[in-house]
Amino acid sequence: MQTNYKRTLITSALPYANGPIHIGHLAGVYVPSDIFTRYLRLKGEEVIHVCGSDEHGVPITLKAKKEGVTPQEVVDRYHELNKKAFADFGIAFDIYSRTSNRVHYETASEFFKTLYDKNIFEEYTTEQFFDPQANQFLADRYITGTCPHCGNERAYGDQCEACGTSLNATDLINPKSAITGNTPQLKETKHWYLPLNKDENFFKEWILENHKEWKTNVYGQCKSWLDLGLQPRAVSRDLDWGVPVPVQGAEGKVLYVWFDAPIGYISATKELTPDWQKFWKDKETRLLHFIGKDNIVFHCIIFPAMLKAEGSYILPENIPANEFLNLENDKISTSRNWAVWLHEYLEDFPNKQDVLRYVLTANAPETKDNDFTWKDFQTRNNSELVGVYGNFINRTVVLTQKYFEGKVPELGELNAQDNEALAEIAKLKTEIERNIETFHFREALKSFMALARVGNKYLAETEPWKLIKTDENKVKTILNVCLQISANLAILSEPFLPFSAKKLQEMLILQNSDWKNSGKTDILPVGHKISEPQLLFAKIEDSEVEAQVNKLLETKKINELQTNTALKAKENIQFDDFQKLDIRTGKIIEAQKLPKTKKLLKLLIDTGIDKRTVVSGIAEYYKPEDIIGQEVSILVNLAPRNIKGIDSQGMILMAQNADGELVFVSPQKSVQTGSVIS
Ligand code: B3M
Ligand code: ZN
Repeated sequence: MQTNYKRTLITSALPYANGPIHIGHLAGVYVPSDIFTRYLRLKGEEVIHVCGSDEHGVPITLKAKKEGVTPQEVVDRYHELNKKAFADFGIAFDIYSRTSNRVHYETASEFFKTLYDKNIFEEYTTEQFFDPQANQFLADRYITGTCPHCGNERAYGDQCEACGTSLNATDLINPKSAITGNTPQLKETKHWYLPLNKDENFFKEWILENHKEWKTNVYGQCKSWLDLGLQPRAVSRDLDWGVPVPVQGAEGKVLYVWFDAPIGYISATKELTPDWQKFWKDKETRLLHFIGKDNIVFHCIIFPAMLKAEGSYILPENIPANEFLNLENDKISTSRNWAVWLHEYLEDFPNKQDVLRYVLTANAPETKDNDFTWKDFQTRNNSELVGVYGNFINRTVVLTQKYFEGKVPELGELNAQDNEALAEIAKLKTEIERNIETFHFREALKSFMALARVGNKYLAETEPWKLIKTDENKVKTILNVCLQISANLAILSEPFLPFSAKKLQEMLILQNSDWKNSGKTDILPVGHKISEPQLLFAKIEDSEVEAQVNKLLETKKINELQTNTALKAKENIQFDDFQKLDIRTGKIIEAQKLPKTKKLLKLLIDTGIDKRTVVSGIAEYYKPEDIIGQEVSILVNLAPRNIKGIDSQGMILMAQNADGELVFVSPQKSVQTGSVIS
């Protein structure tokens, strides 16, 4: 682990400029990277944070095709929208650039040319999928199919987002063109390949030996990818939107988006500072990539392989990827408009940036996917931000104004309760620091809120509003202690809650909000004048949250209407054919996962006729323990089939929902097992 660094270069994943930013992006990447960057800046460390729009790649051209506009029009729209939304939300990048600009084209072309001139690339003419009706090759998201590793039926030509595996389009099972839906043909074409296979031993050592400190989810995905063995990766595509391949004989070919996009970090740094090389080439720089889990392999293996091949760059020190955030127990989906869009949140909840930052940090999917609900959003705001933190600050400031004209009173004799409260300041500051530095932002925020709870509890227990009648000196001590805790909260909150931090610092007229000024019990000197109280947070009413939930329910209805365009019916059969089927109601009485498979469960079904074993491909959607007692419809006269060595006697009927998940087809009301379904 690198400890002797002089400066830090932070990159945040470049969001595709084919749609707005949503809370999944924020929770996965941008709130964590912003917390970390703000923290380093507050400590006075040299740090830059670069980001920008990822403006090439098939997601952009698919969107443009769908809207009948040019890719440039798509990226111009979303680049501006996202850049403004990030700024309004307080994500304090040093630069938010874009990969369709000149600096990037020059930088990416030059990078490719350097590797080309060093004979790093291997050139292969291979058969790639081609859609004759669309008259174009099918790269990346232009082609979908079943992932050969995990069975995900909506894998893309370059990657399976379900298991993170990076794919070559020809790996896909049952490939389909995303443009016409046709089964594509194979056609010869030449591309340049990065020989990752040659770096396999390097990565096994660099990651598996030297970076055991990486997050488990990151380390694990790299390990499984390395266990599969690294293959040469095409770094060019037959597309007309992207950085042209800068060599002879490459007409109509552009750089693969995942080759050009990470170079966008470098071009953005070049735009930011003429000193860019000290951030990218000096070994005393710590390079950190903040990303979502679907970008792990590109940032841990492919981009480092490019940097290593070029030879003059440093490699990333850590890649703290987060998992995914779901919304109201459903996957966030741009295509199904199932999201809380940042720009809409900022319109619906003006000046409540910190509330969303707080909730997305408190619920961050740091080690596993997590869920955002509007109810939880309201509860955390009302009971934690308003009820604890805001309440403590407000009472402290109001009472100081009321009893001592807003001046910090003397600190008298301290008892055990006073000392205990004061001792928590330095202790919790250390906890916050340790957790931020190890990318445990949820824990860091908990430690921050623990200090607010200490203040709130101390104030409630000492009851200065009662004591003021009998022991003014004690009240002076109590409010001095509360003001010192408040001043610490004003500084320690800045990485997480920058807007309310600023408001509190103004309320306390805090002269020095440097990080090193926190952790002390005398930040505000006796006699220091503070300003008038203003509420840090306001309650969120049920009606505000209901409006958001209703908006989502509307979206769900529209989705259902749209997805009701079912697959076309099969050929007609005769009634006699149907009568041959014997479908009964049944009940699952046992269930267990089949070893070495991702999709299969072994079930014992009570069919009313007998109890029989059925193997079913539903393991991705159901845990065995959750479906005991589930009523099912079962085809009982299907000839037994041997699946993974087990005689499967029948078939459970399942339907696929809008998200492609399998759901049981069971009787609307409970009926006894063995009832004939006809
Ligand atoms: N545009 C984000 C995504 O996969 C991708 C990140 C690029 S970072 C260089 O949605
Ligand atoms: Zn997969």
